[in-house]
Amino acid sequence: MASSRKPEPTVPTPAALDPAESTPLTSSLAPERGLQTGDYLTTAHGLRLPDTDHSLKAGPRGPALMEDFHLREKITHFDHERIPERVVHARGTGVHGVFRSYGTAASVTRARFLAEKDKETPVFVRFSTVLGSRGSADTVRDTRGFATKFYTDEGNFDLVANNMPVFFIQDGIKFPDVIHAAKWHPDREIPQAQTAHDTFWDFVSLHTEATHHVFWAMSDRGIPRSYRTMEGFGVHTFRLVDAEGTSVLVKFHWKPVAGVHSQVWEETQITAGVDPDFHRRDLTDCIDAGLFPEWELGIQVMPDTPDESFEGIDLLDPTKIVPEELAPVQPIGKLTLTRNPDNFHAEVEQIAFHMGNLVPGIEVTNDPLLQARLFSYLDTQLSRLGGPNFNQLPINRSHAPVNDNLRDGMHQSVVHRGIAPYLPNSLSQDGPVPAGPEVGGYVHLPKPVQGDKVRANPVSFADHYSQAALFYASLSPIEQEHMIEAFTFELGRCYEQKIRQRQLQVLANVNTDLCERVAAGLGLPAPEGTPPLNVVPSPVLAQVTDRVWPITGRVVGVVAAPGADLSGIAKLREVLKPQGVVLRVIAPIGGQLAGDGAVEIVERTFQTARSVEYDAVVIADGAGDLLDLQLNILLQEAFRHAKPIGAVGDGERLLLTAGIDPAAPGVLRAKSVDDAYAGQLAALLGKHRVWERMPMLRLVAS
Ligand code: HDD
Repeated sequence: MASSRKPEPTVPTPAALDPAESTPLTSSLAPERGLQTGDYLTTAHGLRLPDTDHSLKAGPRGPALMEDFHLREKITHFDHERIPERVVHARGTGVHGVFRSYGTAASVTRARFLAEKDKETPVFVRFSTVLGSRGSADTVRDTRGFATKFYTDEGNFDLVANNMPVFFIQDGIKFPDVIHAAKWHPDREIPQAQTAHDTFWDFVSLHTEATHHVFWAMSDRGIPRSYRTMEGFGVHTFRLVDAEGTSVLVKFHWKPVAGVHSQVWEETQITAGVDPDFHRRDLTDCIDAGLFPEWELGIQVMPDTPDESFEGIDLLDPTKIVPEELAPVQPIGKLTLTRNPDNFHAEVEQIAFHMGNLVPGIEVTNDPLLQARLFSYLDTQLSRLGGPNFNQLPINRSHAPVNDNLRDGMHQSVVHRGIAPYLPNSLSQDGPVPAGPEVGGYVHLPKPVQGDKVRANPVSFADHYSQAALFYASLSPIEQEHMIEAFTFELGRCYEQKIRQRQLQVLANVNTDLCERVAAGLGLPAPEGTPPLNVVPSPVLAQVTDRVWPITGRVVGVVAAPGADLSGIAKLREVLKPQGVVLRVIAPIGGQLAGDGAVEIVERTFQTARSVEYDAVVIADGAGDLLDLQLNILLQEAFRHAKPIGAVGDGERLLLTAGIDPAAPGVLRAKSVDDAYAGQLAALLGKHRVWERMPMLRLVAS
């Protein structure tokens, strides 16, 4: 009965676009809605219930009666509502969307959802952090998961990716070890969702193959502004095969249309307290408002040579990237996220990804990390989802016809017919028959396999530093500063001096200047190292560049007060709203501001607003004489976090009250708001932050 109700937003929906326009493009769960029918409250087996608030008792003051079937059913079901959280990537959120192929991959794969031009495939995407528990904060420093289930008409294909292109370990047999080290300490279960502790740094300083991933984690990529502003990487090399059986080796990339942007470190920490659901809220608010996030899917294509290497890079080593300058990322389709889940448990918690969910034309390689993943994802669902029939859960169901000979088991919901669930048989009339390649059967490319049984890595896996050095050298100076601060902070939170020293030795083998500066921050001598020579940067890895990005989904806080110039706010909205920007008015008290026939709804007061909600803050004309400590903190934080600041008319006085230099970079002053002013603000937002301000802030701090 309630299934047709609109979801109730927990915060005011951004008013940028009419939510009614956000038409869902896909609906994979529609049939299941029918399971809740009828107008009356019932038990799970359909008995109508007159009362669910009073247990059956021996008199109003008497004990509950054993026979109260409704009490027992209700409490028993509640007692079992939770399922085990994921052993990693427990904290996350997911949304529906659609993938539209450009058809450009037709020359390298026969996977129909990639090869056919303009083909639309429904998807479900789950974003996550790796280390924290299910209720942990979104904005911690961590790798982010970016897992996509494509419901193709040849079966489900899962691209279980991260927002970093490399991994900590080269062989999946070490996965339990790296996770034991990175998660909380087992004696007290602290710290939650952090890498700034002894066991993490103990592990990575002893397993130097982790160095490249550690560098990504300590970079701004470890603290994204939004799920919408993250890249995604399939990490491993995959093999694509065309209709003739010709293969190439590829790496998958998701490129966000909104660009790659991050928070700054202090901001992440404040956000974790103020709004632990920050990324989840940002994503769902944007989708509710019709501001659909988009990514392009791209592939780097390398020849499938016998040594599975390209330009000296071993393609089976998941700690290595192929610089885009050597193999450009070729766009093959676009992902658009269009619909929030109706039910978090049924969809986000119960979705089960698996690296072995492949379709004809996409194959795995011998990357030893990938090989272990092929086992783990299937296996983990058995305890997490309680048995082998999790593929029957609505969110996991294939959109292609399913006709298997798998039978029975816990939570079986199919009433299979026939007496011969095996092949071949001579008894069934309508059972499945094997499918050859001519009807879409998955036939593995017949690659020769040989080798001695050994527990060993190829020699080429031994280089642990050159690509970390490449990554560091590719970053902009501001990103390098952030990384030095991150290393200094994280190692500064370790107790064991020997761990700090050992990690400094690792840094010395990557970059001397970086090592010396981190060592100085820790008050330790910088060890001698052998950093790689002649490092060739890959400029595309830097996220702070001259490029101006779309500003869809950005939020501008406007400080106002009774008597403020509401026409200026209206003008700002007139220019920014069509670009997908949301304005939120902040005023001393709630309600609304009115004047000259205009009305502005106050969405936040000085008590409820925090700077981290906004990508920029503008002080309206008429708000210049406000005196409020919380407001001063909001402005100071926005300034410290390099956000564009606007001061209109007397708004400049408020900047001075808050101790902010009105002449600092990225502070836009004007007598009134006009198109040009709003345009300048949009341009600053498009560059994400006013990084020119950061060196000045550092001088003040020292
Ligand atoms: Fe994993 C979950 C990504 C290595 C074992 N992994 C999981 C998720 C993502 C990744 C995004 C969350 C899926 C979801 O939203 O449900 N994992 C990666 C990437 C890796 C990687 C990009 C390296 C390139 N993982 C990895 C290894 C192993 C696992 C080497 C084990 C040998 N991963 C798991 C798991 C999880 C998982 C235990 C936990 C929940 C789940 O699978 O369904 O099987």
